[in-house]
Amino acid sequence: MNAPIRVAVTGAAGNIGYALLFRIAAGDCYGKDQPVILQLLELTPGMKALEGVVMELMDSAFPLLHGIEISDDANKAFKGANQAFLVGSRPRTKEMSRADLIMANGPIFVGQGKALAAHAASDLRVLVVGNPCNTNALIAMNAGREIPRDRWHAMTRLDENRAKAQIAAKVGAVPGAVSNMGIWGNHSDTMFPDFRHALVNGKAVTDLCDRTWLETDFVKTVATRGKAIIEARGASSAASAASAAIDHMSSLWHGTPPGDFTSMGVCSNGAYGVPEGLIFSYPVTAKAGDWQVVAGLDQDAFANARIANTIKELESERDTVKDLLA
Ligand code: NAX
Repeated sequence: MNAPIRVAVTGAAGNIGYALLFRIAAGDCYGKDQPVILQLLELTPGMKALEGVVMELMDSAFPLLHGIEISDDANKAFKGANQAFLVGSRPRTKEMSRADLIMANGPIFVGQGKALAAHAASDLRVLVVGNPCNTNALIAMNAGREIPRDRWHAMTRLDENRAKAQIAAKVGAVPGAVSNMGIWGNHSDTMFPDFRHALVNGKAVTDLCDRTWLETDFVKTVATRGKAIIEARGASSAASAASAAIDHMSSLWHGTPPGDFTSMGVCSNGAYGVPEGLIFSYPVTAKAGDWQVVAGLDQDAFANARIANTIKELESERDTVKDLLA
């Protein structure tokens, strides 16, 4: 058995938190030989509900759960954290625009970026889930400059999983048979689910599916899946988002399988013409907490147009929050 790691989760009493904490405590993220201490952050009004979640975590008697600490102060919740899931923020409702969401949630990530830089462990890895997650990660990264830039992540794994599920359903395979599915750009409807390199049981998706379907219905279904779920549930994705967060941090911790890649929103160093410093989802491989953008993926006019569009949106979000990046 390894020494326990400290895992901070914000918005711990929320919908995603409720689905996420039990999976982390069960060993689904870091493995069955890796104990965890959960350090949970909530807003003061959410603390009572969080106490109820803690009771349920205790009552689950998870062998790997070596401690639970709760706080409404980020400086306490992030103390010594090795891993952090920044989930807490307002979810988008039907009537909210993306710009409304950015302005509502941006300031949270200035404070949390600073608190992480001041208190977290030196091997910290951070996944921002709260939306708009790319731009929130950008804000937190700028606020927590003492933390190396490659430690900050935004979650597009849910988009990847959605893309895999759509392809699997189309060709009559299981989602686990789909590999090499990269998401480019923003976690929004401008992101590009890149079917061009994806494989089903080693066969090219472009040989198995109609190209017109891939370029139109497939891209649109994946890009607007979040909205479709809000329409159907009256609330944003929660269990699938928690599952994707587990997948993301698990891939980072355990590494990606040989010959496959995954999607992570990470700080651009200019690869594939993306402006340096944007938090941009790329196809990446990961090993022992570190990641690399997959090099040499060929681009075509269709991909270039989609990628240019999602870059434009991220630049505009960056301009909207420029006062928070100083
Ligand atoms: P909930 O409203 O159920 O829970 C959010 C929780 O965060 C609440 O308990 C609230 O009290 C807490 N909170 C708010 N501000 C906080 C702060 N400053 N510090 C600590 N806690 C704080 O929302 P939920 O459904 O859990 O969604 C959370 C976030 O995930 C939203 O921003 C949502 O839009 C985003 N999502 C991101 C996804 C992605 O793929 N990146 C997909 C799902 C989801 O839409």
